[in-house]
Amino acid sequence: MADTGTKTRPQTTIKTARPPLHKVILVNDDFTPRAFVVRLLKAEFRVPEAQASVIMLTAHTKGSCVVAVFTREIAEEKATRATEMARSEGYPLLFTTEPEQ
Ligand code: TYC
Repeated sequence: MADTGTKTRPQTTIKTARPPLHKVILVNDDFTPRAFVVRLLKAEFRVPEAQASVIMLTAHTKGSCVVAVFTREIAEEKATRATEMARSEGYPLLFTTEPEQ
C-alpha cells in the first residue's frame, strides 16, 4: 500500500479547569435573634424561608452551617456584606469562608 504520510497521534483529553469553590459558613452566637438570621439569609443568599430556617437552626444547634458555595471572590464578598449588615443592626453575627476540600 502507498505511504500517505499520515501518522496517528496519541489521543489527548482537553480539560477545562474550574475555579476552586469556597464555602460561606454561618457561625452561631448567643445574641443575634433567630428571625434576623433567617431574614438576612433570605435577603443576601436568596434562599427560600424554609431553607433559611433549616440553615439557621443547623448553625444554632451545631455551632456553624454551610450556607452556599461560590468562587472565592463572590464567597468573600457575600460573607463580608452579610456580616456588615448584621453589624449595622448591632448584632455580632458572623459569616466566614473556607475553601471546599
Ligand atoms: N443562637 C441564636 C439565638 O438563640 C440564633 C442564631 C442562630 C444566631 C444561628 C446565629 O448563626 C446563628 N438567638
